[in-house]
Amino acid sequence: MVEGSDFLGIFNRLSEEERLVMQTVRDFVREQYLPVIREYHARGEFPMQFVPQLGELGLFGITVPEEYGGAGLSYFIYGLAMQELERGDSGLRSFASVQNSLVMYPIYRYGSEEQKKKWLPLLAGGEKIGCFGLTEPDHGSDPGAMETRAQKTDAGWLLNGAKMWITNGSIADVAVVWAKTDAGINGFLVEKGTAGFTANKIKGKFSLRASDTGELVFEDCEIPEENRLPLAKGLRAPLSCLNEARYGIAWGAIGAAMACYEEARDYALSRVQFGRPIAGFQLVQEKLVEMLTEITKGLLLNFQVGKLKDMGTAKHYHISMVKRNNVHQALQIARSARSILAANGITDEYQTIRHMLNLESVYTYEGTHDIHTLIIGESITGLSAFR
Ligand code: TGC
Ligand code: FAD
Repeated sequence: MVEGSDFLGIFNRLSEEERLVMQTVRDFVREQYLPVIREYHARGEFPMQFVPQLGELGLFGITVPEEYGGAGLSYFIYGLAMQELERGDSGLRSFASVQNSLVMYPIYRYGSEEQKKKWLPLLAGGEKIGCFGLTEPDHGSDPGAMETRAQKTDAGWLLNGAKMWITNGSIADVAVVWAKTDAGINGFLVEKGTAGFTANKIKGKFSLRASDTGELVFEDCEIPEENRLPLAKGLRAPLSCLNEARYGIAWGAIGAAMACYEEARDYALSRVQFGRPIAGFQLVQEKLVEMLTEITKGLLLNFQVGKLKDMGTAKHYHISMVKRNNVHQALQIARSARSILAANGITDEYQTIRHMLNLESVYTYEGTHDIHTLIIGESITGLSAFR
């Protein structure tokens, strides 16, 4: 019998360092995170006690150079780590995606030397938490239409507007906020406690319950010039951060899919109906085979795009293809796994329905499935279907 989710022995190609990181994160999730996730999911909270440990494990700033407190590792390793975190819960991977790709990356790529020295080591150690504010209540897929404005003043900038659906929004120490200025879109570091800045937790979510999602409001919020990201100019800057996060999501989704597949297979082998394990029925086998085939294809896509990322040749539309495919397939796999678990699959005694509900958000954020279709469509036809 083939155990686990690596049907073709793809992970046999990993280097010792890659294998070590993957196994370390897998062990952390299995031994420490999984025993408590059910409780935090029910409470609708992110388990904050793990933040320092995630920092110690080097899971923040994975690709950021060591001189700024990062781990200085490859994008390929970053992907493996996201895969194993999302095997636990999409909320855990989301936390790491935001800290790595949407907070540390923009500061590293677009920040001043002072901003990098001040923030990156603190964010890498988990002493400070960040969030990324691009989406607004009325502008999600079309961030270029944002209404948040930063007006130049003698002292710096006056920020007005609101950002919505912001991961880590109500727990962050610093928000990377994108706003329109007279010279186009700029990025600002807005620190917790700044007068005129409030962050409210969004309640009532059925998805990503163990992740903080907030609304950020800016009312005549004074931001010093030294908190503007000096190298970020135009919509291109926040979109470049999305490429980083979308890449990690493509890996993470396969981690969630593996968790669902493995749970469904184990269940099918032990659940007896009509006098035999349900795994022996052809229809159940077909579901398991479809799941494992899609996991295997998703892994191969991740391996290829991971290599392109490390070679510096990954294009944004390559990343759209892996995000779009892998999240879509992970959601189908979670639904199929839930159907094998049947009635037991609707309770939180099993993890599948938690992954299934989480993946609804993952399907929507970082560019919806439809938006990635259009990004890939544009890349192969040269024609934009957005407007
Ligand atoms: P468009 O005119 O196509 O592009 C504007 C400028 O940006 C350039 N560009 C990119 N640059 C880098 N990376 C990319 N992916 C880029 N896509 C486009 C483009 O070349 C142009 O440059 P320039 O120099 O000529 O000005 O822009 P548009 O207004 O037509 O919009 C199209 C687009 C692609 C922005 C839109 O379709 C899109 O991506 N919408 C999705 C929005 C989105 O993904 N939001 C995510 C918010 S963050 C989030 O969800 C975090 S969840 C975190 C978690 O918990 O894990
Ligand atoms: P809309 O843009 O209103 O889209 C509605 C529907 O219309 C979708 O089906 C979409 O595919 C479709 N549609 C839109 N335009 C087109 C088109 N041109 N052609 C065809 N179909 C189209 N944002 C942040 O900035 N930071 C965060 O940290 C963050 N975290 C999030 C966490 C969670 C849990 C969630 C749910 C969202 C988060 N987001 C975050 C916001 C997320 O990026 C947006 O929800 C997403 O970009 C979609 O925007 P929208 O929800 O406004 O949908």
